[in-house]
Amino acid sequence: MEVERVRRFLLLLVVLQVQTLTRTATHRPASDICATHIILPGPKGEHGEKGDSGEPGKTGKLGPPGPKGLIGEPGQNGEIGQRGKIGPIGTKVIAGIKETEEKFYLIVKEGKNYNDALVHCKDRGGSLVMPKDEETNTLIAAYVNKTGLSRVFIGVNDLEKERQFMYTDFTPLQNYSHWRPGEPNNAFGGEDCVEMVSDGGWNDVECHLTIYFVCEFLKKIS
Ligand SMILES: [Ca+2]
Ligand SMILES: [Ca+2]
Repeated sequence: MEVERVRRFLLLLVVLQVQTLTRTATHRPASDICATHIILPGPKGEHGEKGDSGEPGKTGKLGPPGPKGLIGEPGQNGEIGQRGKIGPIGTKVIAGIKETEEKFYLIVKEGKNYNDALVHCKDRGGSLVMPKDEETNTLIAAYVNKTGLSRVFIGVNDLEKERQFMYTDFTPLQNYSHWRPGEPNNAFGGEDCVEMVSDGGWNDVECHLTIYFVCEFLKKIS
């Protein structure tokens, strides 16, 4: 019996000891815990959701000039400007005069279109030259050559009716003409005036061409 009491006593002691130890561990002060444990950082979190767009930033500095662009399309024609001042007297040359028994011929070395050439001769009391026979045509051609020219207006046109050429005095070409081979061809549908080239041949050309011309004047028969 004695042995049994001792054994129970010892068992009680062990139980008490264990309870004491457990209580000590559970009720240890916080400061004690902090002092004895190192707090390490946790693992990296997951990526968060994308945030909203921020406000627009400030305007940046002006950049360097870019490369040269392509050439643009031509603009529209502007309005006609004011008439310019009258220029100096040009090299207007009256290169001598050819004459026959009936007429004078004069090369005017002043480039004009057909109509202005007509007016010029008329203002001088004559008309654009009208070679109405071979003799006259040859004479005019020689005159043109001698003056060193390659082409001049003569007083022939088909302005009234296409392909019906006539002289500026409205007489039709009758027994004589001196067209170059292939002429008159009314090239590009717009050749209604006539030039004489240096070999004496005729060619229909555009009336707005600006070239020299030959006037003729009737001698006054006294
Ligand atoms: Ca014509
Ligand atoms: Ca022609």
